[in-house]
Amino acid sequence: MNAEVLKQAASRLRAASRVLVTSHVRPDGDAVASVLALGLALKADGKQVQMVLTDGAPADFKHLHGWAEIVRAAEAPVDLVVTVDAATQDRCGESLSGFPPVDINIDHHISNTNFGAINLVDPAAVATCALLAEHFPALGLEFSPAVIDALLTGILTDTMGFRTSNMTPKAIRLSADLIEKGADLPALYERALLRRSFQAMRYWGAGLTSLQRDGGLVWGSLTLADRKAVGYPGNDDAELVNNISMIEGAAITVLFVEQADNQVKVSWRSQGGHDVSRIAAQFGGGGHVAAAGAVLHGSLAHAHEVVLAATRAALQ
Ligand SMILES: [Mn+2]
Repeated sequence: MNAEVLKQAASRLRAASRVLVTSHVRPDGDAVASVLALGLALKADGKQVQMVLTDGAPADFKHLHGWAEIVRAAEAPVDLVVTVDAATQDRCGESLSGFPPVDINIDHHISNTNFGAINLVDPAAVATCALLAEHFPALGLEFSPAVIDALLTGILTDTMGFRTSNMTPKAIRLSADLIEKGADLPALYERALLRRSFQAMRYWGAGLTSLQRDGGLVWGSLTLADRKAVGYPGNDDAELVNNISMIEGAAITVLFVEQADNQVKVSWRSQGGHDVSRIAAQFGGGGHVAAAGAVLHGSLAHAHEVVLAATRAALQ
């Protein structure tokens, strides 16, 4: 990270008195935690801070201090706009509409478009929270217990508990520093990555029962009826796909999640190098080599037919 850019960011943060901090739509742990870490540190510094997530803060992170202070829309006026963990300005949804251009863009996505006046972007960082943890002192910000818990949570969620292929010794060292400062690793790990609602576990049960296998291809489905039967409130897969992708010998795993509006959300995961983003692209979706998704119109049966055919072809 360029020291001059850090200095510029620090001086803008120091001079500001009304700050808007926001992140991307459908926020993950790193998005929520980096909004909280930066927002709470600026608040502790005596600034008026609005922490904004267009889609709200997911209940999975309500144990983090400041969670209830996150709002869905900001109110004018603000004199500094900061985005965290957002690769593009569009990813922030409505949270920035009507506000001045982005002053500081803090992110770790390789696809970041450097849309801010000042861009603190480091694709080598495993999480935006890792980048913040590293540069907090240079930005003139103080670690508090709430900030430390948020930062470790963002690192844990983006690395799925230190196990993604982009993990680095540096990320472990930054985490160790946070633990030394008082972060409770086992508790934060459990809350962020392991704890599930009763409904989510029963929903998984329905998905697990549906699993089928054909050689290296494994697939399963979650239906509207499954959600109704167990009372699961979301329209997602409760992260089931990341678990079934661990099945031994499954080169590609596909999970179908039926939606209310005659649509089907499809997620692919691969082990061993099959590029599932290319399969997803055939259906208007996208993603990465090992994880991709798309939304198809039509019935679940139709999605099964076309997606499994395309996935079998890709496996050949
Ligand atoms: Mn992130």
